[in-house]
Amino acid sequence: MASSNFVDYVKIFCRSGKGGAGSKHLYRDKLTMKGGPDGGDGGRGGHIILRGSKNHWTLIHLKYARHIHAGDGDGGSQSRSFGKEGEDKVIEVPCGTVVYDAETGEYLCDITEDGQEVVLVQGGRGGQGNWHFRTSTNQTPRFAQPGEPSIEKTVILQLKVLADVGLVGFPNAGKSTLLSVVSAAKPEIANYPFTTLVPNLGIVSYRDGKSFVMADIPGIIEGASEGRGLGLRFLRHIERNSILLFMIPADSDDIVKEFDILLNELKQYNPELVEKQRVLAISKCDMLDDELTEELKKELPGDIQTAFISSVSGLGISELKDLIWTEINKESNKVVEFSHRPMEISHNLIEAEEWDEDEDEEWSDEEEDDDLSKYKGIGWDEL
Ligand SMILES: Nc1nc2c(ncn2[C@@H]2O[C@H](COP(=O)(O)OP(=O)(O)OP(=O)(O)O)[C@@H](O)[C@H]2O)c(=O)[nH]1
Ligand SMILES: [Mg+2]
Repeated sequence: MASSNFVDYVKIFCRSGKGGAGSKHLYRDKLTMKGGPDGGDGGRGGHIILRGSKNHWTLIHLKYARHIHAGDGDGGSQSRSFGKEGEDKVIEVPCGTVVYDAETGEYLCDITEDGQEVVLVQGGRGGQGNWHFRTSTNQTPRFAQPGEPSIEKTVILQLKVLADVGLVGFPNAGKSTLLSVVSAAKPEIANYPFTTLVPNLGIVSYRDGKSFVMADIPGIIEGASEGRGLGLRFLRHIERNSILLFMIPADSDDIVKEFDILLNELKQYNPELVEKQRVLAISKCDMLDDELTEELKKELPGDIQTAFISSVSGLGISELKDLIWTEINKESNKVVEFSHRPMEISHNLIEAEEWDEDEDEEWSDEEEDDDLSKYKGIGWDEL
């Protein structure tokens, strides 16, 4: 089922590794009675690291990886030996993943490039061995520093696909059909509303081996911002597009009204979306003759570049591609900085509920020994 394979929301509990304790070892061998301190440092606990990967398109591989624990650092030992570092855990995520603190909704980081790494949760530092604490007045320190504790954090990973152009339109406007004609994507197409239930991405080849990415998202209807239809759940996938391609079919009763409704719903979701460059495509123009086309031109919303297209006959498709290519390459339309707003819980209500319902199913987390009292010695704050 396509809908269950498109996962753009996951909540993960992360725990970094504890730092290993410093050693309190005192050197001694058959010839040396009191060789002094030689306790080595503990190893650093493992980090939880996020890494961008172009091999992933969704977060589905993380759907059942709800608890991620990095390894603990080993304690230091004699002869000033360092403890082994805890194993880092690397979470691979698709480019366009944004991370929020699940408790506060605060924005934490985002991953936009393949190979980009961000330490999401730092592993605890290893404690220093007693060798560091030898002084002229205390040549035999029988203490060492404990390792830093692990850090626990629950995070929400959200995918906001990175596409150059996003399709916006009412259901049945012909969005998926356009994507299927200009790219190799095979979205479902049918003559009923809400055929598309999850976003589809397609790579559109342009001239001379150039290409751009187009995102087809489920249709939007009036009241989507109040949850009608599929609501605004998928609108985040056009937040990072350079331009938006509005699609309104030629047989629409009132093109200007339809356009205004769409624009208003975008505004309700995120006012920044309205600042994006827009292009309008009147779809299904194979149903019009020249006379009707001329008439239609009089009823268009003002101040927006408009293309008349038909995905069935191919009318206007290459002109539309030219138009899109010009717009996405304009310096002013490039998305340089993403705004890093805190997560709006209301936008993800359905996903959060679904997620929490699933969560009760599994997880008997293995009990871990978190008793820090055994690390007696110098605390980090005292240094
Ligand atoms: N005549 C004509 N019909 C078209 C054209 N493009 C799409 N259609 C038809 O319009 C209907 C809806 O097309 P879709 O591409 O599924 O529309 P959509 O905008 O993706 O719809 P949702 O996924 O429900 O939001 C289908 O029956 C298509 O065959 C066109 O250029 N000309
Ligand atoms: Mg569709």
